Amino acid sequence: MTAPDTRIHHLVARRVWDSRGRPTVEAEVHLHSGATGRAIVPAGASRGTREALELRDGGAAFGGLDVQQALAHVRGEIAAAVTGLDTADQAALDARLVALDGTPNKQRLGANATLAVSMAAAHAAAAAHGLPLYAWLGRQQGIDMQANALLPLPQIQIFGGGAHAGRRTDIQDFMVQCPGAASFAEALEWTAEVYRHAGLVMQERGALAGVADEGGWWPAFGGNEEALEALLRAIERAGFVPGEQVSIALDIAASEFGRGGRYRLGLEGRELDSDGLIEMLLRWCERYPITSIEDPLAEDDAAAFARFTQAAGTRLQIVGDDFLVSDAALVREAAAAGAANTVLLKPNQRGTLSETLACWRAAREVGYAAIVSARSGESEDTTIVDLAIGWGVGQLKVGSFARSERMAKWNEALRIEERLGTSARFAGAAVFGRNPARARG
Ligand code: 2PG
Ligand code: MG
Repeated sequence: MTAPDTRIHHLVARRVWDSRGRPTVEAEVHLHSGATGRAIVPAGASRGTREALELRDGGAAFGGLDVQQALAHVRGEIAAAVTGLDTADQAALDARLVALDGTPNKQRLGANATLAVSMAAAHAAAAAHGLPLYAWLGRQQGIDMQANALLPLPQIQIFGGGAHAGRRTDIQDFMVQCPGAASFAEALEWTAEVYRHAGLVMQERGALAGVADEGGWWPAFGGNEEALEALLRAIERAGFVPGEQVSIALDIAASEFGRGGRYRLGLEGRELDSDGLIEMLLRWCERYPITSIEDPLAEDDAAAFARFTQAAGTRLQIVGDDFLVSDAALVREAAAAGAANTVLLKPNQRGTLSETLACWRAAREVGYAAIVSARSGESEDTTIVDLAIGWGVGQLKVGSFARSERMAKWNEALRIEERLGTSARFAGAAVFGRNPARARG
């Protein structure tokens, strides 16, 4: 069989709308073979300052968030530069996008413009080969999906707080993981029960105020720890053994309420220094079945990040999101300083798939685990599910267990698990066993 002609024939860019009703970029890549690929970029609300730049138009319309300049870049400069390039060579295509932009953070063309094209190109190449995207990505990694596929352990939000819920709690994501589940499908079944029971517990306490940006319950608690306590209660009432079957994962998103080593807990009307925050988190880890904490300290508080990792990194997954912004160099730096042991992978923090992949490679080199993650502003696009499975990352964070921009991704992973059948392994509890910091302890 002759290889399909996977060179780019032309691009299409259009403005579509994300899960917050805000403009975002969709790109289509059309190949000479006739195959096409399409992708929509997401948008964050709690962002690291070192993330690649998302180009927004400013001005009065849509709160300044329109993306006409990014769309124009796709239709103009980017189309001119990538037409004729072979999508089968994702690294070369992405290198072209990086060079064309010419800035360290995509501030000229916009990471929303470059990522839309990067992802759509991968979809088109996979389609031309008649493969699902995860299988195409796996093949490029040398992973045989028919023999060695890894289904991710999901991290699923139950309450949304912080920047996703009017700062109703200081802590941003109260999530669960189901390391005791035997399959991805079972992990979702268990999460569905916990999510439902959490809603009931909150209703009884008069603490339910709707849903937050990512579909988690909008919590009206009097303090941050009350939310943790309610989550533990929900896990128990759903009939699971806390810590063994279902554990708690937190995204503190500390950069949102702390800077210069001072942390202001607005909900509780008090301020902590770095060590005060570390102490509070360590106390929570003693009282609650917590297995993962993301951004426990602010992105500018690297020394305290390392102190926290020193204190808890052998028994806890410590994740850098705003702290590491999916950047390979920052992961290497953090590893040298002993800060964090896991990195969150968000393609739009970098602006191309290849740079995100480079971060995952750096993570493996230094012995860090990784979690592929959605943003708080999402769409029906399910590319990140393919990344998690195709790259064999082992964990996936998508938001809550409600709203279709989230469910589209969970459901897509279910379909892939079914299609792979017994050839796929569920990451499950092995995720934490594999954590090198933990293994050392
Ligand atoms: C995060 C994400 C998802 P945002 O902080 O991890 O919860 O939020 O996309 O707003 O950065
Ligand atoms: Mg985060």
